[in-house]
Amino acid sequence: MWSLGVTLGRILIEQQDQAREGNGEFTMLLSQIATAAKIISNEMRRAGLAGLTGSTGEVNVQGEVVKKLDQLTNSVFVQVMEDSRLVCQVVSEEMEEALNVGGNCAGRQYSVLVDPLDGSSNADINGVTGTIFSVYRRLDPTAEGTSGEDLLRKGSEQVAAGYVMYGPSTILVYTSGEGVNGFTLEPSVGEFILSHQDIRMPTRGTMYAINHGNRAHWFPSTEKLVDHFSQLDDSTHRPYSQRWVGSLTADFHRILLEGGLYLYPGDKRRPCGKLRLLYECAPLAWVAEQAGGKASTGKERILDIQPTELHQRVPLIIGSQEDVAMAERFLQKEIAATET
Ligand code: AFP
Repeated sequence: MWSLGVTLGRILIEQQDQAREGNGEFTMLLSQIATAAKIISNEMRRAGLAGLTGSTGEVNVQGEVVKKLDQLTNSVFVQVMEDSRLVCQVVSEEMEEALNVGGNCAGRQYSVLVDPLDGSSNADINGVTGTIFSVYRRLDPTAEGTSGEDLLRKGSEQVAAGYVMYGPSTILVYTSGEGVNGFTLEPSVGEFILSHQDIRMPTRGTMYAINHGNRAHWFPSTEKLVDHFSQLDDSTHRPYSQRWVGSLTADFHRILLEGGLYLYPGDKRRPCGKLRLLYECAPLAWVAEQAGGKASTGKERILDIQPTELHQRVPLIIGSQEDVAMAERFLQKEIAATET
């Protein structure tokens, strides 16, 4: 049983006390992100009856069909960040350019990057979706005006990162560099309650997540890797089971708790894969590492990548230490071949 007394708010204050951070702005920002999550969670629950499912008829900057809930969740998140008065710029999957929500920004300490509705194709079938977020401290919080340098930062510079999963219950998981904790929303009191304390990812799992529908586009090394998962070998608990929710948040959450790996590798059609570095891969990579796991493109650590554009895509292999290391051994052969 979880104790209703151990709320996200209390944990944030304890962490603030331990860090002896003076002004509490970081605590307030994470509380605001939790507020956005509560509003979005509520909208997701009533979406089917409120006519919020389906698409708007538009196509976003990623060339993907925009769902009504993509727009709604983006508006909610942006509005809550604006109201926080702590954030200078918001970058979102749903917006081509970074949005200035902080006026001249002097005194605003943070920039926030977000995928407001990850797995949005699941929204129409009452499936699991998520919100993935990443927070950076501005390079110079006293500076007026916005700067691209504040946004194109390595994942290793994040000060907070996490996700909210809208499933049978709503769960918020985050790290600020002191391990990973998970909180379940108790709807009757509207509070996130500590439900997963100091999460540690198993060093090896027995599950893998990949979209097999892309097989015709895979490089041979990806095929060999997936064949390897299906082979019989008691000593490494193979064959692995395959899972694919269609929402990175949900597939990652399973792996975080039970081990294994998630892959969206580069392939012949999309050498950089599908997923976005700044608001999908980097935040989850930090959560994975903080829980003892690993995240890589197959060639390099996700958190070491210097971004060159806001909506940059990178291949992602994320999960248990040993499983990701094993996948890297297969994929690196391919990467070496394509680079020559
Ligand atoms: P959507 O948000 O457009 O549904 O994309 C979801 C996602 O970015 C990630 O959450 C999934 O793991 C992956 O794409 C699903 O990709 P496929 O379309 O190849 O199944």
